[in-house]
Amino acid sequence: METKMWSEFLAPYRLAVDELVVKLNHIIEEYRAMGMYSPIEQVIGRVKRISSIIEKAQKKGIPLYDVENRIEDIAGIRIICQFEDDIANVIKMIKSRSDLQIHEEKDYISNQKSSGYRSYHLIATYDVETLTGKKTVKVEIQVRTLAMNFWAIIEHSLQYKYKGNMPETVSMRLKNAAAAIVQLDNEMSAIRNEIVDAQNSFRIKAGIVSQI
Ligand code: 0O2
Repeated sequence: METKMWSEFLAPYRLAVDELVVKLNHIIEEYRAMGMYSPIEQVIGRVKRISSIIEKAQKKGIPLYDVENRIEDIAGIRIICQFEDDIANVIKMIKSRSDLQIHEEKDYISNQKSSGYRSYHLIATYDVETLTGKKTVKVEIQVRTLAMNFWAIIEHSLQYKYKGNMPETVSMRLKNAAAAIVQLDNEMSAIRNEIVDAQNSFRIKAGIVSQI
């Protein structure tokens, strides 16, 4: 595929990511406008780079004409929560939305990956309106805590550095760090109410209240 064709192919994915980031960020604002704690801390969106799509297709033996059907994370949304308990609320919220149809769920929190990776993935479809009409695109929504995200970002950069040849000592350290992340999330959950109260008082004192 030439660059222009890739750009045309990826345009609806960009639109889907842009729209979903705006919509999900608005949920944070709605919670805050009501003076309520938001189970969503941050929303990040990205469209997979062309080189990463090609690399993933080659690795999985997917012909380029079929990436649309067989690569699920061309459009990716990441929802970051403060606490592990927030994840279930966010998943419920996502599943109840009429603009997203959920097709698959991957619970890497209950079933941690052998690398130590933890996150909850929802594979959904989302409709966008383009000049040529409605287009339905696949979107992967990853829901994880701040701590899980910290681990995943570090591990991802090391994976990139070592390109499949990560030294055993490094992967052992990462597994140890993953165990520490589980403990950190548990400890934070145990004092969740204290933390949320403190954050609310800070927001009120600092005048960080939405104008909606
Ligand atoms: P990138 O660069 O983040 O886009 P499968 O279900 O296994 O056939 P797939 O798509 O590999 O197919 O699914 P999986 O395993 O659920 O992975 C999807 C995405 O989750 C990955 O995309 C990563 O973003 C993230 N992920 C999965 N496993 C790990 C892991 O061990 N470490 C980290 N840091 N992230 C992980 P990509 O395309 O691999 O990467």
